[in-house]
Amino acid sequence: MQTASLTFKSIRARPVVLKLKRPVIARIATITDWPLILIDLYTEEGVVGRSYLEPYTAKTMRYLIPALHDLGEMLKGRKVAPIELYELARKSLHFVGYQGLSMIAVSGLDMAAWDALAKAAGMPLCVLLGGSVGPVKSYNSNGLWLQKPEVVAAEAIELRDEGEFTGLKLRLGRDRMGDDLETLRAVRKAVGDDMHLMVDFNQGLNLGEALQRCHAIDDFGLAWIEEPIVYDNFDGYTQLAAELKTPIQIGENFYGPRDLHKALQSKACDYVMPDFMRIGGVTGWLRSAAITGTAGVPMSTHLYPEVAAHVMRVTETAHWLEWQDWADPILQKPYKIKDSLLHIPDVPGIGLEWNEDAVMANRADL
Ligand code: SMN
Ligand code: MG
Repeated sequence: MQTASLTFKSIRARPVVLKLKRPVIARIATITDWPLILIDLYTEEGVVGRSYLEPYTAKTMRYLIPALHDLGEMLKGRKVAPIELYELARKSLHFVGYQGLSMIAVSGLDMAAWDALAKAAGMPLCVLLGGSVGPVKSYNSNGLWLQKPEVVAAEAIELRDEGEFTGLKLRLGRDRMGDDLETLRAVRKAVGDDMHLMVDFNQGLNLGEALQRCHAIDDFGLAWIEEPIVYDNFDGYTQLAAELKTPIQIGENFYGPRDLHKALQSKACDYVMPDFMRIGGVTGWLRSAAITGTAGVPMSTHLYPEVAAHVMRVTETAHWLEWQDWADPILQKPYKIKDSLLHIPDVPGIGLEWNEDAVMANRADL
């Protein structure tokens, strides 16, 4: 197969909703059903690029799927050169706005285009990007939502044992600060001092509450404190990052590399963790990784563990991959975790093939 001859044909985007084994119970929302848009990028040569998007709410898929199909029509006949497709798609939506749903649609397209290119080249994506197939350090983010301390502590042991994990993420932001503290103590007691514990407030606090609550947990030896306040209050984050000993982690709500750059310029955080549907897929990630590498800022991933594993292999300041198995039911070959390491399959592309029976069984009616 000659990569030079890979020509964009069309996009198929299908909505699926999966029941979550452990529902999301966060300060700002409860989610019991997890929506996914499965993207197939067809080429004239027969290679199919695949990616998925996880837009949090099923109704959002009503807007994203037509946007993906529109992008597909526009790109028909183009060469599958992911960086060029990314630019074309972004520019076509410029007047609507670069961020929000525009960026999410472009990100989905971008990841599928990189997958197609790597498949056509006969290489795993990480190899096409100049790296090698190998393990990626991961923490388990499959649960530990806002439940009672004893429930969270028992679940922490369960989650550790899903893959001998050395890192776990807990959600905080209960009504009473004392209940968060009790939960942290219970989890620490259950999993021991060596476990890396990340905490995530999911933007649930105002700045005053965040100052109190983050100071109150500043001596717990946490790996990071994530999104205590609304994601774009960089002034607030600058104050928190300056005051706290524990590293401040943000980034799952950066829309494109420029948001990341602005956050670093504002000294709004110690760590960053871009999400693939908002940062601009693989292209947006690579551009962001160049910035964090230059700035020396540790970079972790948010959701999308499969594509995340590939790009972490070529990320200068790669820190932690967020492991979530929520897409596993619709994958033919879910990725394997062992000893807290995610293992990339040695197959061309990203390694996403749909389990069509599961897709049919969970097809969403929009
Ligand atoms: C998160 C992930 C998925 C759903 C809700 C919240 C969270 C994270 O912010 O960082 O994992
Ligand atoms: Mg988070």
